Amino acid sequence: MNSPVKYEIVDEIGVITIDNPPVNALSHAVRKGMLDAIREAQTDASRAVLIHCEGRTFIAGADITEFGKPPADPWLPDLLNEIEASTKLVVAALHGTALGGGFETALASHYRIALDSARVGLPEVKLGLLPGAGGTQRAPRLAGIEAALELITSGAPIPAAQAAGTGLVDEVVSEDLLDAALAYTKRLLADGAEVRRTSELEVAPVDPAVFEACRQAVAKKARGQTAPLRIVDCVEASTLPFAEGEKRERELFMECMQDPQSAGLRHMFFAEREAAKIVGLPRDIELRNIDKVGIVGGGTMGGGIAMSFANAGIPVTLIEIDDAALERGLSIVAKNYAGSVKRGKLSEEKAAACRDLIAGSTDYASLADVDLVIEAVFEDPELKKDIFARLDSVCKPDAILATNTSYQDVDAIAAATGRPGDVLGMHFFSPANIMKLLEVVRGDKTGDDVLATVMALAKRIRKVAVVSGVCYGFIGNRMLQGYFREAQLCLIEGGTPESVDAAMYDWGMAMGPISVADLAGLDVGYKARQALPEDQRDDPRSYRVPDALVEMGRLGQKSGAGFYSYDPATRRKSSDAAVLEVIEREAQELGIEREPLPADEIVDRLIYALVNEGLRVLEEGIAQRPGDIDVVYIYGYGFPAWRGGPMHYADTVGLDTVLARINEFRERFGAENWTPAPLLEKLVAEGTSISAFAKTG
Ligand code: 3H9
Repeated sequence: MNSPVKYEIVDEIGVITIDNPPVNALSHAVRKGMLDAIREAQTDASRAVLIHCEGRTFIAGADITEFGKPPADPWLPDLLNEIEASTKLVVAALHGTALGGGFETALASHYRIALDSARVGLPEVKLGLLPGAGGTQRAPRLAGIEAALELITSGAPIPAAQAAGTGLVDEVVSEDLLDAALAYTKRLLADGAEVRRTSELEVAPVDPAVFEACRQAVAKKARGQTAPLRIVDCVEASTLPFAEGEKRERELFMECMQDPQSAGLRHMFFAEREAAKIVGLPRDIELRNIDKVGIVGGGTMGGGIAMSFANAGIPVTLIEIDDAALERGLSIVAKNYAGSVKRGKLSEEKAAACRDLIAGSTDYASLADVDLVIEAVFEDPELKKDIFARLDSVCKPDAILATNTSYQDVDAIAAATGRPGDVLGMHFFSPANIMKLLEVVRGDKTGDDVLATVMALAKRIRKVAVVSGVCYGFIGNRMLQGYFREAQLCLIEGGTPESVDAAMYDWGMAMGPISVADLAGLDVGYKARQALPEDQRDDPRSYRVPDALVEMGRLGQKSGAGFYSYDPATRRKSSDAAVLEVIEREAQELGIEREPLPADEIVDRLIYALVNEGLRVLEEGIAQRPGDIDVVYIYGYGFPAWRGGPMHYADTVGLDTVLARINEFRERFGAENWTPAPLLEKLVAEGTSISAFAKTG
């Protein structure tokens, strides 16, 4: 087999070239090839060594697909120590994204030159890991402890110029990296530059309080996660002799690798990339051009969607019903951009350029030349159908027509047009300019190229897209029904808004379900229930309390009170005895004897309701694969990424345990809410897992 690493002498420089697409990850073959090359360079006629990569990037890290498999020599830390020990100068030439083990390779080299467009970083924390090949020991020696802590605990890559400013990179060039790197290496030789081993540098001392402050900051920012705290331990150990610090780094790296948190985050890394792929469609399917977009409806949702496109440089025409509504919509967009400028997220110039890309109109004829229209009006099925019939008559042939609905039947909306093959759902999450998730709803007749075009477009506007089939609520909101039902039942059976929220927040959810209900507005569900006949309104125990609150004028955050009371100035929430009275009164009327519920019961009821419905969604083919459901929950519903999403979490617990608990709930609470999904029973009977089912189908 050809090695992905080539070695040749060019003008007295031993050039090691790595060519391992797509991202030059440090697979076993790469490590082996690099070791052979650096050993050869020690005794051949070369005067110095240059490491560089073919393709779009310098090494982007260890090969994550090898994690969890038996280790194969050479191990990366040993390889990098051998590179650093070279008696000839070693220079690394960086382009693209030099990340993780890739950047550690650069740190173990004696000098680093980078293209100005390159970004460097140690993103291991995002995989629940820490840099395990000397990164936690070498970065502080070059950049200082505080800069290293920031780089490694955040995992965020930094531009080459910034890296040069902190000493992590020595030289930045703007073109022809290989030529520039050869010239730089020759200059170092001519100047008599020394072999400069990072491990031999002193760490600049800092006040030990820096470590404690960082521990407190990461415990808050990365709530519940272990890797960021282990990173601080490692960086603190960089003040010891290198060998001791390195030993500590190895121990803690192995500890993180075995932690289920890392398994969850690594699962998410691949699930997110897999979600972009459409089962059964070739990757090279011809896509439609999307150069111009129309949006119908300039409310909060439409405005946020418009911003997502403008931020990616795509012009948008926003349609509203009259001048006043249009004015309102555009001014909200302008206010949002002004806020981003104020918070330092965007420069004034960039904000102005984005604003200029959003034009307004009250005339549907302005949509005649757009390539995609997204309808984002409120959830009225008849209104949506009317709009689609109008779009059908004004839009050019081949334009894609999308509805941003959360619940409505995309097939019925498509049927209002003469071109159902061009119609699909694009379900954005609020605020649409911030939230990463996009559910792309594939109707019965949606064309393959239409679906593929919108999935590719999602990446352009920096969304994480997941394909969903048509059903009430699609993947995310459909699963949420059971989760919210159980939250309300836990409340009336003996919980309080605080105890139910705390159980879920402490487990890792971004927000407790009762606070989420207040944020969304209690009147939304109330109105939906009022529209239904009484016998179709779900379990009355699950909505009597919120309905009573709405009837008291407590609509949630927007009215200053819901399950909690909110300070009008700060929006800070506080508990309210009046709510407890309502809960107790409704419980009494329903004949429920309230008893306090343990937190683990609250968690199991809410999370297993999600898991059970998720398995139905999977079995019905609404979701393409379990990882897609995990992506939906992590990017759209504040599920903790380090638990890997509800499907991965169920596998972690063990499906037999999940089924036993659901059966226990069926005994205690009845089959109506707690019938195990047939797929769950099947997988348990077969002794397999959800992830194994995903691989074999
Ligand atoms: C580490 O280094 C540990 C060490 O400290 C210690 C060891 C002892 N491995 O994202 P994309 C695949 S931990 C294997 O769509 P982009 C990816 O799955 C590692 N595969 O492209 C996808 O495959 P497919 C630290 C990898 O241009 C394809 O490449 N490093 C790896 O949007 C394209 O990926 C990281 O955490 C990998 N390391 O973004 C960096 N990376 O086409 C992780 C990517 O089959 N990677 N693939 O779906 C990234 O952040 C982005 O992939 C990158 C490119 C920015 C590089």
